[in-house]
Amino acid sequence: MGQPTISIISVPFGYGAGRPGSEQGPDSILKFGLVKKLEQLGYDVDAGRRIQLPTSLTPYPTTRMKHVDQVMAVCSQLAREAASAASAGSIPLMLGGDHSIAMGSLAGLSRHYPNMGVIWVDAHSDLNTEITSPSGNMHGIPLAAALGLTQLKLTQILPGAVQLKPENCVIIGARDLDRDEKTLIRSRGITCFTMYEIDRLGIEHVVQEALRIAGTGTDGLHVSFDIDSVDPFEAPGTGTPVRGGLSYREAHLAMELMSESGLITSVDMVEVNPSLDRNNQTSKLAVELLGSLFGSRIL
Ligand code: Z70
Ligand code: MN
Ligand code: MN
Ligand code: MN
Repeated sequence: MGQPTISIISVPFGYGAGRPGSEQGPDSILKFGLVKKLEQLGYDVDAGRRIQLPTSLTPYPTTRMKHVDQVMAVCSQLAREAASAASAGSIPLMLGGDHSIAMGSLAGLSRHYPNMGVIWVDAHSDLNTEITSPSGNMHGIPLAAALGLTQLKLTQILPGAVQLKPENCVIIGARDLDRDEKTLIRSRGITCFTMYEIDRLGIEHVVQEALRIAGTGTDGLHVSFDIDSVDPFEAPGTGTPVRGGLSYREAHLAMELMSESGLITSVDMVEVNPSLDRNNQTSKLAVELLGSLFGSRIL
């Protein structure tokens, strides 16, 4: 059996973040050779899917959150594309865009994989709600939304979407958590490997545990990779850089281990912001890391 097809879905949308620029992420990642890299690894690549912000928007109930209508419109479209790509048997690869788009990914994918696991690689936990969000930025809530903890429900994005179970969800790389997010992680029993655990246990142990927890008893395994998980020294081109992140080598090893597991069925690569980048270092890193996740090896 040959390699599966990878369906790249570009989501040039950045209104969920606190500052502009992440909408340029998909084009920049593609410009630095993602398709060629994946083809060299033996995949058939379909890179033609692109989500656009529709001109007419359905108004959603107004909350303190910013650009809810736009986020919901983009996520609804993305959910349909992700669901159709997964149903066709390919691996959906979503290029953000800010992390609010993960609500679209998860709404769509959960229809195909109703008992999905998720590995959330991020400096943040994205577990705020409309009530607890300190910023009003929608990219701070997608994991809470996927778990059914927000007023906004995945089924409003796509009918038939299924909530994620907290026991099938693992966060890796956290180092900037809001108070109510910490409370939620404890009360809901969400596994969260912060930088403290990564330093103490090592990234290999942490990723193997994550694969066991999110990959056991689940029917699909989604990796939602926020590039701000990586240390700003390596990934400066992102809206909310936080010191003390994954090293270049830890990030690659994490991807290689997830690749070797053979369990990964879909991926988000989000929060690459070319307007804040240095010599396109962050876009190039995103391409490299996706290479490792899809089977590129040193030897
Ligand atoms: C903060 C909030 C966040 C990404 C920043 C930050 C959230 N917890 N997410 N950058 N990717 O505003 O909710
Ligand atoms: Mn995030
Ligand atoms: Mn983040
Ligand atoms: Mn499990």
